Amino acid sequence: MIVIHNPAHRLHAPAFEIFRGDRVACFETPARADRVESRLAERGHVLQAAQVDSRAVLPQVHSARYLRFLEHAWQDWVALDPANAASQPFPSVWPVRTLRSDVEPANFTARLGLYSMDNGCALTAGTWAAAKAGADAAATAAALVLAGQRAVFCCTRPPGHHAGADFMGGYCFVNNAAVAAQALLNGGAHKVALIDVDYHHGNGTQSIFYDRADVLFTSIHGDPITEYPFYLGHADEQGTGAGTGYNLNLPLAAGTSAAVWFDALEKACSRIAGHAADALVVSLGLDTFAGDPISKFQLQSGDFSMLGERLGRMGLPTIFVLEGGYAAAELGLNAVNVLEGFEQANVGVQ
Ligand code: Q9C
Ligand code: ZN
Repeated sequence: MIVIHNPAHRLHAPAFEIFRGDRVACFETPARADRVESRLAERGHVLQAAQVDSRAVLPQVHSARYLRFLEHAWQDWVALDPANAASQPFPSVWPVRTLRSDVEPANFTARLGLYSMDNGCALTAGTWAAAKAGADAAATAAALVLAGQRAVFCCTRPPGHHAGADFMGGYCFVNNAAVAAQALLNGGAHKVALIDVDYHHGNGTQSIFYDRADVLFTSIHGDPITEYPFYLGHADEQGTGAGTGYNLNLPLAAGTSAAVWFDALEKACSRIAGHAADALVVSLGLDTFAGDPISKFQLQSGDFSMLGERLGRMGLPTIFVLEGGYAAAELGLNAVNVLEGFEQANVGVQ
């Protein structure tokens, strides 16, 4: 499969994250993408650099003021005090209910809270460069699919599906899957289907397309009643306005078996089949793996081949975008299993 990688991902390498009040080693590390890339190369898949600038697409999925903040956040942080260059900024105040989010404060910490849903996004000097290059990779994948490629894997980090139109969260800054879907529409696709198979609900992607009928969002994830991101991802969220009926959430209890997970996949696939989409975007989180350190589903490595095979049988031009997955040693195998399962299903379709 054609792979668009993002060599700039290494520019985003936070020193730590906050977990239960303590500084702990990051789960979302450069080693993740490195492991996937080396496994892909071993298996003979060709890695290519991004060739499309996502500058025109980004403001279609993110607000102008959020993009402006993200691009300049590190220099603003260091401008407060040169010593800040050795620290990671984290939000400490948020505009929750009754507080105003329409007025952008001048204060840096106040702006960081305005544009954050949690303290899960350590900002570094290279965060914007890495995230922007990831969006370029997604836009490139879309261009290749529009030019007739059957499938492209966008191998990038940081991930994107928790990032909404105007906020970061859950290790995500720029919503790469939303960029891919929007770029497909810009290039002539009339309808796009999105399936998010990350363990965590893709709250950012859902919210970006919630009032639209041109992008169907479907997601299988840990039930937000107990699992991150907690405040979105319930089964009764079906879209709004013109988008009513174009959002399908399939929350499953923590601990869910592979068999039950694949039943949910069938439901998502049958909804997607009814959408008559021109293309499919897969938010490919691999944290449904039984060995994932922060997630609680029970998929084994062989199950990822079945996932790829089922998606291949949808018969749609497909963009895979890497999201979560933190069992670094197995990430390469599990990612390659999805992609090769997809390609095997595809033998005979063309
Ligand atoms: N410190 C994605 O999979 N909670 N994001 C972390 C451990 C947030 C996951 C708890 C999980 C975010 C893209
Ligand atoms: Zn996840």
